[in-house]
Amino acid sequence: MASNNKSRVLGSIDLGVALPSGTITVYFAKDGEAFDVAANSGDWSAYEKAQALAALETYAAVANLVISETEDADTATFRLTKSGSPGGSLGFMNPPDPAYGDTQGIAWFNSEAYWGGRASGLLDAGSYMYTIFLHEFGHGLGLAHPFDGSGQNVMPQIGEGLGLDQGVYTVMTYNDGWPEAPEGLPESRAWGWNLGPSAIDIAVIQSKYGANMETATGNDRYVLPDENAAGSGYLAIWDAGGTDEILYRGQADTVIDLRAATLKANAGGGGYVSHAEGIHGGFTIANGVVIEKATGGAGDDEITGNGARNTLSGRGGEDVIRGGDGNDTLIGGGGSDDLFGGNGRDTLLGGLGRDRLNGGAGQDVLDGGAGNDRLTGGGGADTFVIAPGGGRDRITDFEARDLLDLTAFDLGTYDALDGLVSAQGALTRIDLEDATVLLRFTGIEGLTEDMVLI
Ligand SMILES: [Ca+2]
Ligand SMILES: [Zn+2]
Repeated sequence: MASNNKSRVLGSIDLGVALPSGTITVYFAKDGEAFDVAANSGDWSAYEKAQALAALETYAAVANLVISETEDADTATFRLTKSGSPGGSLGFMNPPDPAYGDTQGIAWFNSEAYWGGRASGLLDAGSYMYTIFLHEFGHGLGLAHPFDGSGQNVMPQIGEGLGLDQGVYTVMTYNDGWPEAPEGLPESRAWGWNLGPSAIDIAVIQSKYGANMETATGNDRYVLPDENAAGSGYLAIWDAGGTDEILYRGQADTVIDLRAATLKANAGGGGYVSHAEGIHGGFTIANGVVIEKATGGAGDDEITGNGARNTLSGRGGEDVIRGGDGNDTLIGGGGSDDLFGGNGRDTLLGGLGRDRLNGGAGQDVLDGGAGNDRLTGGGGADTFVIAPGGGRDRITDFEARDLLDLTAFDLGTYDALDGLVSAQGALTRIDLEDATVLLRFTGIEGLTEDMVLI
């Protein structure tokens, strides 16, 4: 009923048709051979074939498809042709729709505009033309454009700008790549575009052919690209199991967000992009996938966890780490998270669940959020934030230079703490409305007024 739901997002790229079988054979037209289109010009080179098949295989990684090349044009599921065309079109592919009769599965690619041999890299994974392969094969598998009503509805346009109608969310868009990236679009056609179908594509393809639950079932590390170079581009992570990590090894500031695509008609519907500043490439996480760990690099990282038990490490830089449910309505999320600030001035936000926060060196702000949390400031003058509904938090190393921030309680004066403070074994206990703090002191005997923000 409401426009803000999954089906309107998925329906917008769904032609409502599918191949009768997930076993796909691919025929590459020979020089001069014509099907429903202009005669094929030149045989497909080994590089061209390999890259077209590699693009198609990215669909097999997410869904139950088996792909092989055939020399038999008559029985081939897909027949691929190419020729130069000075016009604007870069390709087309006929969908598995009976209305197309025996022309179903015929594709044509423009081998003039953005095409090149192996040395050019123009058909490499992450290139612009590779993204066109992904788009046309999407049609061949039953996907529609989100914007023209060829699907079951036009994609809901929510929020500012292009919304979900961008390549980083669906390769069926005409807004290829990630036009709204902080960096804008790459100058190159050889890298910085798509490495596979995006999160919305994956969901619809899986609804047609079933999810491939054999992919990446081990413990995998997804390393954020750190160069604007061959192989960089956007990948929606499809990972069927294991304990997995998004990791960055470079010097730039990053955004790492472990939330999966919601498929709803708002920000996050097509995923949350993890990437390093200045780099045209990164990751989103497909709906249904859980990535447990995030590790930032030397720069200032903004790390957001998901509803699972996360381990989030900022390492160097001034990091902001959110362990819990983020700012959206992922309901009941949270989980028990481990947040490590590392060096630098960090902000650690535990969110829901029973979290362990460790600020590491530097002047850090630690806020456990709801749940019974364990807060360790580490070196530097740290601020521990306690708020109503915060559960029972334990501070393991409160020093003279640290601050206990109780401003959320409206205590009025420091003296109001009298009667709320008691001893519990070796710990000092403060009972506030809806929250209890247990402090273990380091180098001091107790609190003084200058250590508490009222
Ligand atoms: Ca895995
Ligand atoms: Zn199209």
